[in-house]
Amino acid sequence: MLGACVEKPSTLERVKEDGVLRVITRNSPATYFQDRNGETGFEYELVKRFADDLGVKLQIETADNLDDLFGQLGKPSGPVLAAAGLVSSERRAAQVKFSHPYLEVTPQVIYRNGRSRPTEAKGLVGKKIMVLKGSSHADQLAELKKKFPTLEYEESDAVEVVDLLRMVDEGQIDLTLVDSNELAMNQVYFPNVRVAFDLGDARDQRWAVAPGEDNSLLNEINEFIDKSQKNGTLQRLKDRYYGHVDVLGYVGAYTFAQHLQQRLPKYEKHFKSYAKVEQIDWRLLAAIGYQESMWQPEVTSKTGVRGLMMLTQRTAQAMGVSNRLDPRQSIMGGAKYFMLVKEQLDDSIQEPDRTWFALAAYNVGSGHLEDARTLAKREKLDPNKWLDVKKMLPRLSQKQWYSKTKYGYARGGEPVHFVANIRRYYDILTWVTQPQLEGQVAEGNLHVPAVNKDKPAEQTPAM
Ligand code: BLG
Repeated sequence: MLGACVEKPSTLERVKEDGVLRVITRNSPATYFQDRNGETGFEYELVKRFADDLGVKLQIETADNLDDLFGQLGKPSGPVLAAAGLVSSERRAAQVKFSHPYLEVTPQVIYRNGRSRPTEAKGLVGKKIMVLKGSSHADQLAELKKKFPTLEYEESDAVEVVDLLRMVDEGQIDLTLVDSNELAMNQVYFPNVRVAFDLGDARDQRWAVAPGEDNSLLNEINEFIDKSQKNGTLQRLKDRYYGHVDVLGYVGAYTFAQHLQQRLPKYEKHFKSYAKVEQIDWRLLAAIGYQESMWQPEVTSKTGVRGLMMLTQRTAQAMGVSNRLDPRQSIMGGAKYFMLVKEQLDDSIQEPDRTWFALAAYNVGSGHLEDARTLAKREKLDPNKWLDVKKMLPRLSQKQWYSKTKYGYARGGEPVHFVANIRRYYDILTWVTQPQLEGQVAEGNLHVPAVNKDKPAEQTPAM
């Protein structure tokens, strides 16, 4: 009996033998979705790094709702890991094993601006409330109902967090509960959504494995999470996905949401058509337009630069723009000028840095950008890396430095903010226009994101 002496492989060994890490998650902007570069999302990026560390391929599966997710994880032939923004709770601890934490979030009660704002748990009574079925927020409400028996709420398995936020935004429900990271990420889509109050303390998000897992995989996961904490990977992902509100502030975030609905649709067709002519991603062009004028065609800066894309008189002339205040012409000129400065860049500058350099040149001029690259070389920094050159740009406004450059004084701090803001807007616009939402993003009419239950995102079986 040969088989009897062969020990059953551990979960980790099995994953390595198969060469595939099967992960279950949810299809939502905070976890996993498709963007301009393909698959993305906070959970996706973290779990992809883990699969790379193990030297195996990543196979993502998505669950329709949380009950489904836990059900799939428990199946012997199912995925081995759930990475879906889960917080541990007693109820769940009986169903799965949780990893070390990777993100701290606070549950928040969300209401619509202009409606009455509850400030404590008692204030939830008598309101129309909806939360995700099987969520930790549903557990919280069940707990509260013991104290306030007249509290009513609906649990739905037909919606995602973005749907709940939209329902509050549009006034279909009074309140919902979401985690702070979800709001931070989605505030830019929902102009009317506000935090009423934090419901309880901060909690940790963790990955989960099946309860019968022999700890081989769980130990490996924990080591990976600890390492990602120490080497800054987690912080970088948090900044990228949940940092919009930190950068824009809450007011900036919902103002952007307002402008996305009210202003962008008027100019979207121009962004798209001139982006096509110049072969730029239209969302990058729209992001430049937002940074320049907040999509207002008639603005004039203190320095006399004008219009939606803020062209100087010289640039406008060179690009064949006769009226800078005409939004179509301004966008045409801006797109043309962006490509011109991009093509003038040194061939040794590679993407994605090449795009960030081109943006900086758009704002401060190619000559001054070249000066900053020269300063970088002198400091033994890499003149082809945006991270290095952006450190030099502010020096162009200090005499001790600009006096030794070819083009002299420039307001070098401005392009640094300019590029950072545009990258932020570009990311946000990318989320709003993900391919998976294409059917819902009607031409000339941008919608806030929703997860289409009937038509799930196409999955790549194994990468
Ligand atoms: C840019 C020009 C560049 C020019 C630089 O200024 O304008 N870009 C465009 O017209 C698109 O061509 O480079 S140069 O020709 O090589 O010198 C430098 O002069 C515009 C910038 C200036 C900036 N916005 C586009 O980003 C601006 O308006 N700054 C003032 C802000 S405030 O009023 O002081 O707040």
